[in-house]
Amino acid sequence: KKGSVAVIEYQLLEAATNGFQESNVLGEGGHGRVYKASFDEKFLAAVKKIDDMGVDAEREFENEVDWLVKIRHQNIVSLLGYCIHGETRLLVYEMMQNGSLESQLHGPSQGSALTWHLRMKIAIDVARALEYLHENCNPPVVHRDIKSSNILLDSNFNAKLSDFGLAVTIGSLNKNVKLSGTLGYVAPEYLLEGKLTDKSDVYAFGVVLLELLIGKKPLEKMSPTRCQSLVTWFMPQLTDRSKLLNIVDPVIKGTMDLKHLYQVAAVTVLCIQPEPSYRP
Ligand code: ACK
Repeated sequence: KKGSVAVIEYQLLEAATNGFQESNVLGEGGHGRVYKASFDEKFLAAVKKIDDMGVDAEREFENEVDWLVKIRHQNIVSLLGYCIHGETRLLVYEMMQNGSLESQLHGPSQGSALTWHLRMKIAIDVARALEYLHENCNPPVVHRDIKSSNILLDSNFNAKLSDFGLAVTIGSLNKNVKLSGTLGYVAPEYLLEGKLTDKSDVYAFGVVLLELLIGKKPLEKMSPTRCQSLVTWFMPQLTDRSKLLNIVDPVIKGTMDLKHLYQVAAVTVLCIQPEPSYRP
C-alpha cells in the first residue's frame, strides 16, 4: 500500500529472492547482504538481510524502521516493509536500479555514467533530503552517516538518502552518545570534541561534494611520502590566516587550476584522520 510500511512474511521474501540465491545479491552492506526481490515478476524491491544480529545491528535495525516509518521524502529511500524471522531481520526497500553513488564513482565505470549535469543534480537531491531532515522535521534529525555509499540512485539517477540506522534527533543527544559515522566524512568538531549538530551532516555532505568533483574517495590510499609532503605543505597554510586566504582566494575567483584544487581537497580530507600527527 502506498505510504505505509508492511510487516512481510518471511516465506514471501524467500520466494521473491529465489531463496536468497547468490545470483540475486545486489551488494554487501554494513550488517548484511542486499538482494534483488521480484514480486509477481513485475514489481522489484531490494531486501536487506541481517543475519549477524549483534547488539549494534539490532539497535540499528530498530532505529532504521522507527525513522523510515515516520520519514517520507522524494529524496529519501522508502521502506516498504520489514520482517522479523527468528534471529534474522529483513528490510524491504524501493528498488534503486543504479546502486550507490559510491559504486558509480569508484566502481568499474569510474563515474563515466555521471555527467557534470547529473553530478549537480545528485548534489541538489541530497541537499533537499538534508534540508528536509534539518529544517522540516521537528525536532531536527541528524543522519550521522552521510557518505557516497548511503546515497542511492534510481533508474533515472534520482538520488535518495538511505541508512537511518545511526540517525538521531538533536534534542535527544547527550554528551555520552557513542561516536559514530565513517572516517573521512566525520566532522572534525565531532571527532575531536564529540560535538554533534546538524552541521555534522553538512560537513559530510561537503566531503560528498568533493567526491563528486574530484572522483576520489576520502582517505583513499596514498603513499606515506605523498601524504607527508601534502601535509607538510598544507599545515603552515592552515595555521596562518593570510596563507589560508591565499589558497581560498583563487578558488573563489575561479583562477585555481584543477591540480591545485585537487591538492587542497585531498589534504583537507586527509586532515580529518584521527592520527594525532595529521590533525590540523
Ligand atoms: O553500491 P551498490 O550496488 O548499491 O551495492 C550496495 C549494496 O546494496 C549494499 O548496500 C546496494 N543497495 C542497497 N540498497 C539498495 C536499493 N534499495 N536498491 C538497489 N540496490 C541497493 C548498494
